[in-house]
Amino acid sequence: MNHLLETAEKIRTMEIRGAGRIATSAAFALREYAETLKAESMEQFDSMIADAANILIDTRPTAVSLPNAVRLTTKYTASTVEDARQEIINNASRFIKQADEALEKIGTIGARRIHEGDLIMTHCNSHAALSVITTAFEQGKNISVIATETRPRKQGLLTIKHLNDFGIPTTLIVDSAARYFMKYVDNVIVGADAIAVNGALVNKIGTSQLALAAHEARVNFLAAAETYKFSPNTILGELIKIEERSIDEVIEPRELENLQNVIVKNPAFDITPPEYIDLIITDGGALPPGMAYTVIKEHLGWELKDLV
Ligand code: RUB
Repeated sequence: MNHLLETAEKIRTMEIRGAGRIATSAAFALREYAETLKAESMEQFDSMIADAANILIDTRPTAVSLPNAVRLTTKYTASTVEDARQEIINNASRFIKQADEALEKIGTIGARRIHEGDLIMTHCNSHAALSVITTAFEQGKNISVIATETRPRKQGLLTIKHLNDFGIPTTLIVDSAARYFMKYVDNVIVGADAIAVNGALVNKIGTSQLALAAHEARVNFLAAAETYKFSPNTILGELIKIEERSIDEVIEPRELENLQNVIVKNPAFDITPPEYIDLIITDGGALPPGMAYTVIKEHLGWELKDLV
């Protein structure tokens, strides 16, 4: 349980972050937990796995990759502890392998949308979006990138480091400069924490402003999202919960002293409507947002009857 609790804490504090990493680290933690847990009966095993699953799911509310990974990993049909344990181990290994392959497929598919000389704008730090950018660059396309700083946690600094290591010419800008530079941009590419059944994209706060500016400037707006980031529960009409993080990420508490009329808000994600999204690059293909239901049904294998 120790490793699982440690993973949960790292996800909560964002030492492990980004929807993809969150999902695979949860699968790793569940695999290790299943390998070592001691249960006297199937009932005890069921309840220990359910508790572990809830501990992980409760860490961050927005990235749908997390409950999807946990659900895919902890789905077992076996009726003995040993068989169920093995099923979980196999599920987790399969999920981790497929998540890795998905990133590669997204890179290959997405790179076809990137052309020689393109200037790409990205936001936050998305491994899926970076996979598209670095794959295009490694194919010999002469591209450059504008990366937003991404306040308040400055994940843009992780992005510029990653791009720099690949040798990709990169410009760092503050978030509020996005529209100023948009007229020079050929493609905006961002990642996803979740995709709803209507094709709406949930991603790092500020994404929807980029989408709006791209729409106004007639710039392509692409989201890169593994199929396990699509949200089955939105079929039931559930809304994706937007995480509100501590205001300490935005301002030092002492700077607020004596400002009795001021409150601070820190939503971590926002929602980009499907009308502003040209394509979602998934491991199942480059799809228009309107195909979200098909992805949930065919790639995740979940239909209404499994959910209600
Ligand atoms: C990260 C974020 C990323 C998506 C996709 O938010 O919004 O764009 O999670 O990332 P946070 P990836 O830093 O708050 O976790 O493509 O790596 O899964």
